[in-house]
Amino acid sequence: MRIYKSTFPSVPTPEESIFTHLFTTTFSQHSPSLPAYTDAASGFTITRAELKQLAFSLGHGLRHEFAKLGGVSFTRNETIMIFSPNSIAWPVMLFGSLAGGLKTTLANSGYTARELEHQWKDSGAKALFVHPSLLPVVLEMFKGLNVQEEEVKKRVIIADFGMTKEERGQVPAGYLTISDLIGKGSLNEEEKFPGKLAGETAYLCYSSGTTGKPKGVETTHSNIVAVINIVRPAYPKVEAGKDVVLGVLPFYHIYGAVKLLLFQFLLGVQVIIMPKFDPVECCRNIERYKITGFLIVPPICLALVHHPATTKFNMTSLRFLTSGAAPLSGELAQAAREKLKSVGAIVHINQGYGLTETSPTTHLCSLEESTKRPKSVGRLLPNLEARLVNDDVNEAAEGESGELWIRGPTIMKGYLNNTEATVNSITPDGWFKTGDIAVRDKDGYWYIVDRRKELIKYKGFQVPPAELEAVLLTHPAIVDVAVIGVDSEKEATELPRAYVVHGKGIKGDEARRFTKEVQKWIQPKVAKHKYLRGGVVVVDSIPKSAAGKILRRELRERAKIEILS
Ligand code: 4UV
Repeated sequence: MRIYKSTFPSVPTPEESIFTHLFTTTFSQHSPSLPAYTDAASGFTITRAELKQLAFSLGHGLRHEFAKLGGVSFTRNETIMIFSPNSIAWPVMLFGSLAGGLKTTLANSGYTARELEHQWKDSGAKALFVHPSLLPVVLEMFKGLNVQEEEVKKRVIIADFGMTKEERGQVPAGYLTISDLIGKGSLNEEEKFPGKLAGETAYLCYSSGTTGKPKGVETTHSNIVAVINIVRPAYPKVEAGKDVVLGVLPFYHIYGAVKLLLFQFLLGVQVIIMPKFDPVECCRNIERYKITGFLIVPPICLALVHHPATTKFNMTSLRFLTSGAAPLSGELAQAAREKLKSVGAIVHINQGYGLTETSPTTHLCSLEESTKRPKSVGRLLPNLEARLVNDDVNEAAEGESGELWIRGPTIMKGYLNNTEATVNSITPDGWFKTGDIAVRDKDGYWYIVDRRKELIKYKGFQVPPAELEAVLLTHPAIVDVAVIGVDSEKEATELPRAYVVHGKGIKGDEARRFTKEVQKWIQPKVAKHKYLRGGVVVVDSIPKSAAGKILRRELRERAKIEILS
């Protein structure tokens, strides 16, 4: 067995809850009066000390006030959902839930009621925080589940924290809010730092893994305490109180949830929160808040190269961009460096790699190395081991590619209530199979070169083909289907494309009309990132193996030719 050990020295990763780690063990490393999070639009800011107090207060509210006010009762280790775009309420909801000893399940804020229902039921959440703009989706979900209005009101907490007076005026009446739960007391000393939480689940993000529908990934407190410590040696040097990071990546995805909400708090770095990516607003905020670091996905890099906003605002404070969640091409990184240099900003652009199941970061390239090796995701982080394996058995030779397997303290506990998927992805001796094909060069730098698993990534968001295929099969005219990702250099992302078999074997103009119809038909049924932007192609049959498995590689090869012709 060829095991690659990390070339970084090991780092200590205490076995304690995230809350204990950030708010006791390491809290005094930075001044309590430093700003921790700021709402970009309003400038509303919470300091480290305020957040600590708010978290205890909301933790108390969830455990002791919610039921008194008519909500459901929560005991330790039960699950609460957060369904909201990025907002200043996020750190309060997240740390408040963790302080109260609850598990949090983070739902994609673009979900339709049908998609939300899957996560609600599967995660076993008892109640949810919801941004007022998303309340209609929640109500539609409960309606579909036949939950009566009275019961719904017991389970909904409106995320009103940090809202302006005007926004507060628009909060629908009759629902409990975060404001109702805070300011009524704090957790008692015994409740404050429940020592035993370390090995228990803290986050339940959803990932389709190598195959199938989204599954609940059980990320423990120790997984997260480990990841925020092992990523530190490879992360750019930052100064608490000076460096400022733009928080535009969604907090419901593990990348934003860990690298923006938790890791920056450990570093004492202020995060400026934006609800979504918008090139003009991003550049305006870079100027306004003198942003030094920006965590991105490749399409944001592309926007910085091409959007006129880059040249309109003062970008000179920017020092580094860190990209992840999908491959960043060397050419794009170079183009972004040059564009930013032309407006007086000297930036390094590095790349990291990880998965929801690895909590997430396993590789990160240092700023110094990133210029020499723009395609590399860097070195394996401390305390981790890796293997490159082909066909689940054969070790790849030195310098050759293979499926990347990872072992270490950041590997998830497993998929929630899904032993089969857990056993298929983690070997008995602890190796997690990423489903990605990687290569390691002789100096210990890693490159992600292909993907073995079904997954499609649209702008860093997961699009599970099996889920789209299941939806498409409910179309009355579609008798068989396969969904794959096709590369779009123009948009620096993959686009989901469906190959469909029509029951009547239609051709020509009729088939062309049908493809348009299907693209539209699916839109109300799925979140926007799952739209069939890569097109729909009518085919006579779907290529399958003797065992009936879709031959996706064959379709991907076919797609390359279709793009060329
Ligand atoms: O489960 P997930 O949606 O998770 C992520 C996590 C991303 C990162 C990336 C860098 C970080 O520093 C960090 O903290 C979090 O996206 O999707 C996992 C799959 O995304 C692809 C790969 O196929 C994974 O299995 N992926 C992620 N990063 C890269 C990537 C990358 N740099 N290059 C190529 N593919």
